[in-house]
Amino acid sequence: MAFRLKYYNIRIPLVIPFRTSFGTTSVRDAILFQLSDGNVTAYSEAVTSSLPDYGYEDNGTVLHIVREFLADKIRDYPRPEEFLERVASIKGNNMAKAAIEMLLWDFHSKKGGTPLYRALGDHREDADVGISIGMTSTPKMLELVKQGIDRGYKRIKVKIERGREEDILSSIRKEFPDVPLSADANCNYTLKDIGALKKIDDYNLEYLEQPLGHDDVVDHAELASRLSTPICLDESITSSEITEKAFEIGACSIVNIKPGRVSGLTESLKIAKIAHDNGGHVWVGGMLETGIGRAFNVSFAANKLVDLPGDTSPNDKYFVKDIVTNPFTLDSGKIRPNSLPGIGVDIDHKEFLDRIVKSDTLISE
Ligand code: OSB
Ligand code: MG
Repeated sequence: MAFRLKYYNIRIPLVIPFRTSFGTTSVRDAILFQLSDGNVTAYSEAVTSSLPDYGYEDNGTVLHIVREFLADKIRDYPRPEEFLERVASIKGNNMAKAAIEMLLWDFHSKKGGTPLYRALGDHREDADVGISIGMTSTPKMLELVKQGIDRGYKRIKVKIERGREEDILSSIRKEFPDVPLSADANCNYTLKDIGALKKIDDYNLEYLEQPLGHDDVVDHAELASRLSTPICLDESITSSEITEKAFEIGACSIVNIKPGRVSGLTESLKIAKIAHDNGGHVWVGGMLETGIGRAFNVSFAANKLVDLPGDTSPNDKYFVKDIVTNPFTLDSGKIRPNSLPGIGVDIDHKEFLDRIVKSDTLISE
């Protein structure tokens, strides 16, 4: 068999609903891609969901862009960088591009018999892990914080929103005055909320993540100059170009890199280097990915350019049963990338099949 590109839409319920300032997710609704040349089978996962509420892309736009514009560009299995050059005229849609770029990373590292984390350059053998805790009642969040600390996570991140930041953060600080803590607002504030934002300085956070607009850096620079808490950008960091500008104007000193948000691993490495060269810090985020997307994040998190704990929890934080037979484990706050070639994920085919709601062959030769 020659070239075959397929997609699968799968749904897996989360262990607990995950609430951010923009909404609640109870089920991971994922688009997975599979590329095969008859010998090697590669996988990837788009970080989108069924709603364009984190960024402007969703599962529908990813499928549209891949089907109409990207699929045809990989018939000869280009290297990830070559693929990005071929699709450079397509503006934005970085989550769609990332899904295919990462598919090619898995494909080529499997072909070469190399684990992905090694193929990405200077690496460690493991990565520090933090936990991202969604919003619920404050007592319940305190319980989840305690559990996170007991499990050995190296940093606790809590979701906040306008009007709840003080209650959530003061309750946590009362019980855990010294735990490395951060807060993620997912764009819920504007500069008009400067009063509430300034109070966040009282809680000794490692950083405040993405308080302002999803595509803003200018207001973040203004805010950064008025807070002592470091600003970390997530949503706003969509490319290396915008990262250069963000550091140039002082919009952030830390970046949360999600390879799936920034057109893939090639761009992730560039962004990490820019942050590093500007004296900033880097960690790897997550989007509630299944075991497939997770394996890419964990591989990148072991890179030496990444210097802070990431939102790269093991599979069982998210799902009772993931679609892989070799889930990650947390060991003293660390996670080890798979040592098999590529992302090193062993697919649980029965579980995978049971979760499919739709699938289609995009190209078959
Ligand atoms: O902002 O980092 C975010 C999940 C979905 C959408 C946005 C975000 C998140 C998380 C979860 O914080 C991180 C994880 O996968 O554990
Ligand atoms: Mg975030």
